[in-house]
Amino acid sequence: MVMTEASRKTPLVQEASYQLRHNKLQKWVAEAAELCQPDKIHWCDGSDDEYKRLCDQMVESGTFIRLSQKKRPDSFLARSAPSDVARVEDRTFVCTKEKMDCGPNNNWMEPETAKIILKDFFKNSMKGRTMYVVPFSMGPLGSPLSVIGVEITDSPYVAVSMKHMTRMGKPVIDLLGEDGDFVPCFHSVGHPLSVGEADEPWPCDAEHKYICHFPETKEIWSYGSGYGGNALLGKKCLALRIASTIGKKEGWLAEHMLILGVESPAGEKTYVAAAFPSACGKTNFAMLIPPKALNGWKVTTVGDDIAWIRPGKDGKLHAINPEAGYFGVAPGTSAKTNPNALKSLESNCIFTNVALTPDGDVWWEGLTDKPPAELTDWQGRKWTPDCGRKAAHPNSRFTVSSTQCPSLDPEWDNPAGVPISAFVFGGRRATAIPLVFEAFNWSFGVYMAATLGSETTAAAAGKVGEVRRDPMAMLPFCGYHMGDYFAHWLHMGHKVANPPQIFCVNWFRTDEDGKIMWPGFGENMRVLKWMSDRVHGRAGAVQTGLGWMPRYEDIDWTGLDSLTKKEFEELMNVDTTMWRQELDSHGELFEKLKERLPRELVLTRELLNLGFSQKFFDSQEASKRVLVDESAVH
Ligand code: TSX
Ligand code: MN
Repeated sequence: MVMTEASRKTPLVQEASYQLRHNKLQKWVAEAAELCQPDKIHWCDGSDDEYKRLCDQMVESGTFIRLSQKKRPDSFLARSAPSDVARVEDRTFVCTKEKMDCGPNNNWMEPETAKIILKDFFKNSMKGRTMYVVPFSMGPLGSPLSVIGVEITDSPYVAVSMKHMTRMGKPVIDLLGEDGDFVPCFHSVGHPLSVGEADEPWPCDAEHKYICHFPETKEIWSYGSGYGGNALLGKKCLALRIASTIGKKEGWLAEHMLILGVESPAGEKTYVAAAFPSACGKTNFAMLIPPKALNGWKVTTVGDDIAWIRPGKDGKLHAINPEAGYFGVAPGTSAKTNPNALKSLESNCIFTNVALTPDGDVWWEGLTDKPPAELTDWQGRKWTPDCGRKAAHPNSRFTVSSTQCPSLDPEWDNPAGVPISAFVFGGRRATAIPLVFEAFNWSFGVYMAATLGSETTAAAAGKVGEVRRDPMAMLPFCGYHMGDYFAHWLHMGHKVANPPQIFCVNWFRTDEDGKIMWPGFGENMRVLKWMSDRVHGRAGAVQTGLGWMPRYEDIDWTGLDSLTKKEFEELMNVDTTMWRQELDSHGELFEKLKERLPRELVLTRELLNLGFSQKFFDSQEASKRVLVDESAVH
């Protein structure tokens, strides 16, 4: 039987440790409660005490497994429903009045239609559950660059995750005052009638999932999933899809970028923002530890996933990390690949869909060379190394506050952001793309970013090794037409006096035997050092068909003897035949966006085409041209 609003026998209990003064917010919560019929409403204050209570409740209900207090203090393991393990791109919608405005890069629904459909799913969806009201700030509290959101959710897992990932609770309510602006984020894991008992450890709606964005009214409605980006609505939904549309209108950028600081031995600080498609090691790069031989060089972490970037009075672009935590992929994270991440995870951490060890600790593929003899896998089944299954889900995650990261940059919380000197774009490419090059200018850089591609790995669906275009690594996250987005990027660089220099990298180039040639990880510091020296006019480069490239002697090789000059040149080689194919493939991407594609990009492609077909740019010839006076280097 479907119960109606009138059938509620007792008045709805509201728990709040603070005064409710914001009429519009209260009205919205009341309407949501009327529709969803929760047993009670809990207004989150974000306190440590509240966090503890909610975690205890989830241990009680079976949603959380408490990990060993000795091995992994104050940490928990959650196991999701096997059908609810990742973002659902085919169920993600941008609801604009005009279909054209969301672009071919988004699924579209008409806003009113979407709301009618979703209201039906939300109706009575919280029966037997608590409705949590989660006020949060994306960006430092009170920063003029920040955006406040309020998430209504029936998932306590979401409520506690938001404490790690955002500035959450009473301070946000105080900031909102009586009439402050907020983005309403409406979330339910799904109707208890569809998911069975109301006290499932991980309720969700296996058949109906909708992640809907309303950029024109700045709202998010998400139904049916409790996992990651589908449910923690501050992250991909607000900080990327909604924020990108706000940024387009207001003159700033919301990007899928890490932000790191490069510190020279002299203490000079250079901030870099970098975009990589998934499975390229973004979090590892954000937390990189340089090789010992590069004495005195240091990398600090501002953020690992999202950057909000806008012009400052100094003519530079400034970036903030709107998040306050890391929601990182666990598999592949180890003391070798990312010691800073491992240290961040020692305590106070939520793990989702990783394996459990017999002594109450966690494990995932890649954590250790040798797996433990016996585990409980991510679905709670007995696991042994020879059982033929993965112990952790490939998209299993850790959720942790960024303050636990040893490499955290002292400016990470600065409301004014950090000045960005370089943008880096990289993909996983076995061929064609050199280890590193610097774009000639802003337009060429935007072209390279817009045509960014990455090869699919076993973790993703589809054919392994196929190049997928993922412009600025934003394909799943740009909330409007990708052609308009390119135009916005071009505009942003042209309007500031001192735009960042744009670099492209590829850590994944292979030799003829298919072996990855570049050692990667900490050794990427050598590339970062060259970039930072370029930014400060200290490093040499030669002009090639693609842009400025380091010669062997332009890179600091101190302490690395495994890579010969010949191998370096192989890593840097620009193959004309391959680049003609590459440009054809760029043409296919441009064809899909043609109704809104800026002419500047079409012309840039023409220029590159001419260069490669007429061999204007021959890297041998070009190697005679050096941008920086030799005497100025070192
Ligand atoms: O994160 C990676 N980075 C960036 C690090 C700062 N990964 C992991 C990608 C999967 C998420 C890399 N993998 C990188 C890299 O630079 N490079 C590679 C390829 C590679 C893999 C293994 C080795 C070397 C390179 N070496 C050994 O296994 C010994
Ligand atoms: Mn991401």
